[in-house]
Order: sequence, then C-alpha cells, then structure tokens
Amino acid sequence: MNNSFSNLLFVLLSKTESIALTTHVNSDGDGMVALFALQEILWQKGLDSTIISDGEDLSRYDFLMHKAKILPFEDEMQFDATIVVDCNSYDRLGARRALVDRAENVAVIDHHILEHNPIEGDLLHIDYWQVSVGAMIWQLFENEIMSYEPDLRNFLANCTYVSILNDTNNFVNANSKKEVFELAAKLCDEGIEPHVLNREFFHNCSVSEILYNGRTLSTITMELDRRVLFLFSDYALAQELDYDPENKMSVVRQVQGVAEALGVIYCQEIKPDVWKVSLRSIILNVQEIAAKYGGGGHRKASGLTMKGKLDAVKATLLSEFEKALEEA
Ligand SMILES: [Mn+2]
Repeated sequence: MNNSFSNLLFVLLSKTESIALTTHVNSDGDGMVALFALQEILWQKGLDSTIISDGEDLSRYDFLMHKAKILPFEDEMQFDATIVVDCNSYDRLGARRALVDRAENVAVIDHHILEHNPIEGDLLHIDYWQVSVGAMIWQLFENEIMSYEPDLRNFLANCTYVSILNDTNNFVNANSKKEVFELAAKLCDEGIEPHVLNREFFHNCSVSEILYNGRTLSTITMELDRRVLFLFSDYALAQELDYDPENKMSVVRQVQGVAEALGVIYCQEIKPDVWKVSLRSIILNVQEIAAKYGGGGHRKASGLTMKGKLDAVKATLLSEFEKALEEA
C-alpha cells in the first residue's frame, strides 16, 4: 500500500462521483493556478472535477486556462468531495464554505499558518515551509507528472512556475530559497520560458489598470512618524476608469521597496464601503492583525476585508500597526 499523499487522495476521490476544487476568497495566482494543475492531474486519473470560483474575472490567467472547467459558486451547489487549496480556514472561504460543509470527503492542501476556524477534513496536507501551493502540488504528484506526455508536463510546469512567481513576487520575497530555485530549474527542464511567463503574468495589463495604479500611488501618505506607508483606491476611481479592480495585480508590489516604510497598508474599495485591505511588513507579523478581522495570509503579507468609511477603516488599521510597532 502506497501511503503517499497523492495515493491517499486518489483513493479518497475514487469513491466519489463529483469533485469540487476551490481556494480562498480573492483568489490569486497561486491558489487558482494550482487548481488548473490539480484539475489536469485528476483528469489523468479519470477523475472529473469542477473549479468553483466566486465569479471573479480570471482573464489574467487566459494563457493557462484553455482547458479549465470552472463554474461560479451558486447557493445550491453540492459535491461529494471538495478539495481546498491555498487556504485552511473556514473564514477565508466566504459563501463557498457550503462546498466543504456539504461534501462527504474534504481534502486541504495549503502552506499558510493555521488560522482561526481551521477547516476539518479527511486529508490535510499543510506545510508552512513551502513556497506556494502550486509548488506543493508539483512535488506531491511528481511521480505521476513525470509519466505524462511532454506537452502536459510543460503545462503543469507553467502553472507551477506562475504560482511561484505569484507567491515570491518574482523571486524577491524572503521565501525565495535555494529549494525554490532548484524547483524552478526542474521546471526549465520541462520547457518553461521564464521571460514569457513573467510577461504574461506580471506585464499583461490594460491602460486603465496603469491609470488606476498611478492614481492609487498618488494617494500615498506616510503615517505613524513616517513608519507606515498608506495608500488607497476608492470605488469612485474604479467607476471613473470603468475598471474592475478585483483580482488584478495589486499595486502593493510597487511600494514594497520604500526604504523607510516598516509597514504598508493598502485599502481598495471594491464595492461602496467594502474595503479589500492588503498589509505588508518586513518586521511586523501582519498575519496576526489580518486574522483579528477575519483575514489571513502570511507573516509578512496578509489581507482582510473591512466595511465602513475610509477614515474609520484607516484609523482602525493604523491603531493596530501602532500597537504592533510598540511591541516589535
Ligand atoms: Mn499561496
């Protein structure tokens, strides 16, 4: 009996008729792209699955999703098995929690620190040290992948590389360790073209996105004795530019190099009075702050959603950063 994770997962799924694959709210280039890969690996085992989204715009992954079978979540959906990736907390599933609650079998593949309200499953594989869930899937299923045709291996390598680009921010985050470069080298052996993937994933944007980011950058203020960089994009800006900011590359990437900023707070109004907040810090544990408000992520990069007027949202977040800075 082979007790590898991949085998246990295949055994678990072999008893099921329908399989849902899903990830955290505000899906990103790790969780969502990892699902494209996982879906393909399951197909190779004769297992049909459906990726369940929140109906977000996924066009930025067009170069990887020619085959993906995706449906937006609907209230009455039910599947025998649900696999959650890049997320281990019910709090980060939103309405799609129902997919887990209604499934007979649940598996979780993730690399986040355990947060509030952990998802209960039959098969959990959570490894904090892994760079991305896409990389985890490559490693967990490597034996299977190596038996596939070159074109399919290349597709899976592309997905894996994009997940790494997403979670390392193009190999600049602290998680860009030796093992990550070694895995990237293996992916090159499968014919990936890093410069093409980099362009497709990071530099594939519209004029309105550039304008949106530029106007957002112009809101920057330095707060808390110039230790925290704050910026925002309100809903009016998105409307004015006829731009849907959800699931686009976050402008936060462009301010992470500000030398004096010990922390970054970016508030993006995605609906009137609903703010998607991104927190970054090189010295503070922003995951703790995010988790307090039902969000999550990693120590140095986390996100949450907050409702209210900008002034109130900003004041709340700044007071959390102030406390964290005092304790640091
Ligand atoms: Mn991830």
